[in-house]
Amino acid sequence: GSPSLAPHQLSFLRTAIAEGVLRFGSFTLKSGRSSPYFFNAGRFVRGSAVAAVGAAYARAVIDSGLEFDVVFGPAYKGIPLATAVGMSLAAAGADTAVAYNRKEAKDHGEGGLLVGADVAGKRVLLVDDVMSSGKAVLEAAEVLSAAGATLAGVVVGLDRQERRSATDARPSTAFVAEELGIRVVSVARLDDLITLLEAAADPATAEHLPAMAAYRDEWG
Ligand code: OMP
Repeated sequence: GSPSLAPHQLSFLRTAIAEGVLRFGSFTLKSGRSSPYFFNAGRFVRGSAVAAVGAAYARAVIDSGLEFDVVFGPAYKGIPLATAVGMSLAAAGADTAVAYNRKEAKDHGEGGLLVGADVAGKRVLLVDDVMSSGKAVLEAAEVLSAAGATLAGVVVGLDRQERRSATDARPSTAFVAEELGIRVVSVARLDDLITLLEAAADPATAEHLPAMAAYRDEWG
């Protein structure tokens, strides 16, 4: 095993690799950055994988000590994640309500339409898949703030450990935490992924490690 990784981190990353959630090659990110790897949470499609991912997030959330009333997942990929996290939290004895939003509502200028638990006046934990520049999480936080929720914290599956922008060297997680006045926690970070890939000594993935290290140097 990899001694520096906790069991839930290993489970999360191994599931991502086994299910093809994590891919290597050349990808253009939302931020325009050109990345040698991509983490597509939409490929957590099997029930067993969704269950493992929910359990890994729930462990990270419980370990963080964050306190909240509602788990919120932004459309679309945050929706199954938040549901899985809610189920896993309940299984761990911390039954929590779940909410999510519709993307379409934005187009009609309704300020986002929320579904599920009422978030007004509630402490809400924002659950998302990946953080690169932090933009997606900041946008989801706006939806919650417009709905009268109090943001209690953010949890992402993979923290890519990238800087906010080409001209701002602050890590996105630190920037978002400062901007929103909350803590940003993750299930695993790019460093954890590289540790796992190095330990696995699989030639097929080892060939991508130099490009990943170079990318981390440029954007980390
Ligand atoms: P930022 O908004 O720059 O933090 O990018 C995070 C979002 O980009 C995620 O919510 C995804 O929609 C998408 N994304 C991935 O899904 N996986 C990745 O590995 C990288 C990105 C990305 O485009 O940066």
